[in-house]
Amino acid sequence: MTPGFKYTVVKDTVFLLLAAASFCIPGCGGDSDFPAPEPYESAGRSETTDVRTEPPANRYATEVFEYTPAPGQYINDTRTGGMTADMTSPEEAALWAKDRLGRKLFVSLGAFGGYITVGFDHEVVNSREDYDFAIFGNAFLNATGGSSEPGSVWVMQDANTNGLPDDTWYELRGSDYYDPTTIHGYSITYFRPSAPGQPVEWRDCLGASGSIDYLKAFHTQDYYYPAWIADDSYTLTGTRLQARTASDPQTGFWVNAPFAWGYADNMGEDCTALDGMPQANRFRISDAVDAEGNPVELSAISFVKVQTAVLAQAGSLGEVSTEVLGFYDLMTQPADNAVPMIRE
Ligand SMILES: [Ca+2]
Ligand SMILES: [Ca+2]
Ligand SMILES: [Ca+2]
Repeated sequence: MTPGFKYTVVKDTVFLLLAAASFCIPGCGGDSDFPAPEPYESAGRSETTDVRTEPPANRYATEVFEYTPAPGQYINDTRTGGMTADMTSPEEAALWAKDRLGRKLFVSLGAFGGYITVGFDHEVVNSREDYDFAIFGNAFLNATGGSSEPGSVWVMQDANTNGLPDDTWYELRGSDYYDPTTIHGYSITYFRPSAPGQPVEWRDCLGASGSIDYLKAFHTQDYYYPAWIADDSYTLTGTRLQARTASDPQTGFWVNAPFAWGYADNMGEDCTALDGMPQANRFRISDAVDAEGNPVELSAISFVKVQTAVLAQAGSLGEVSTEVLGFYDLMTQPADNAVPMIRE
């Protein structure tokens, strides 16, 4: 897809793009963690939009169902990362993340694939033509560049109304969703270091390998591999964007350049200051797509997942890792004549 390409007939064009762009690279996408396509009828689509009659109790997401970061410099870090030594189970890790978000403190998702799953105590309504919810991050721009560490965003409707995120995830397509350099269903496996102070080795679904560096000048915990993960390796799968991480040849400063829109922790055009927080990205439920990249219409969602979308290291700054500091319902209501927004 060329940058200037405009798609007005979304669904047909998507199929053409998929055929032309080698959407899913062979060797990736076979992992069972990647959401399988759902039949159209069971995908929670609706032609009608629910209109809320009672205001929600809390604009903020109130629950953290899962916190599974990739390895990273803030993982297990009891100093700047704010973790505690008693995080020894996934449940304790989720409770820690819930407490952090409740205080608007950052939760780092680590390197590529690390994710957090949160829930609201009400449905976030799809306004169909406006931003519906926001995610606080710590991205910034400054004179030497800045830091955008994009996280892909996924939404889920509580289709079976049991209050749990056990339904179908739909990715919100961001600006680079259809870009040929984007790898959907990219999997990476991280391995627990054999000794303290060692980097975390990884292998990916393309046959590549590498490591998440250990930055002993800044973070001195034993490992950057999550302490509460019992297995000696674990695999994370998601949408990988081509990193925009570079060292400025003039200044030597590392820069993580922003993406246009549609990602958390990113200085995109959807970025704003909100509710006392300096940086938030806003999202439209109408950007939801299914596993093949086809638009999906969801009347409302209850759960959001954010996942680090790049695999990159910025020298002494360490791995590129998405941070989130809260999830916020914008409470935008659908207009009577709202039609699904189609971006160009
Ligand atoms: Ca459910
Ligand atoms: Ca980070
Ligand atoms: Ca960040």
